[in-house]
Amino acid sequence: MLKPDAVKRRLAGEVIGRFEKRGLKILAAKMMVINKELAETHYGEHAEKPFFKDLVDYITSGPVLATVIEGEECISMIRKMVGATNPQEADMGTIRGDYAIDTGRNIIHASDAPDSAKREISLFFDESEICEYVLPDEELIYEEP
Ligand code: IDP
Repeated sequence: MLKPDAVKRRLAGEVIGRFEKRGLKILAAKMMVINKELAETHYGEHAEKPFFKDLVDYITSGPVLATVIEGEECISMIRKMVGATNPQEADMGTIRGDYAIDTGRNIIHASDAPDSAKREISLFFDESEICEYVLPDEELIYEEP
């Protein structure tokens, strides 16, 4: 999910382009303004953290671009491409390392495990909004498509 700072800084296309160029498949993408209730559910695991209110305020402060992205080992690969939570600790070449400075404005959320991906996808998308299709160049991306 591209957070409001990414959308407002016109970085959404740039970031999505990185995933596309890597060979990943975009199954769904939707601009939306998240309400407080959805934000609190999405970030429920952080409810007791001191930054929780700021996090909810931040994620509801403008439109996000929610996406569903598919590919082999997609979760760990995307987490590597995203970089460390604190952009100042993120490696150069990662999305946060290249485009962000503050932890509280780190431009992108990425699911950290299959279970959380499933949960988060169901929070943001109806099944009918997720497109299944074949990419014509899969044999150029995967040794065994
Ligand atoms: P992640 O986004 O790298 O998976 P998490 O630890 O799950 O990191 O934290 C969720 C989000 O909460 C972060 O992306 C960041 O926006 C925010 N956050 C985490 N730690 C802090 C903090 O110490 N201060 C402010 N915001 C924080």
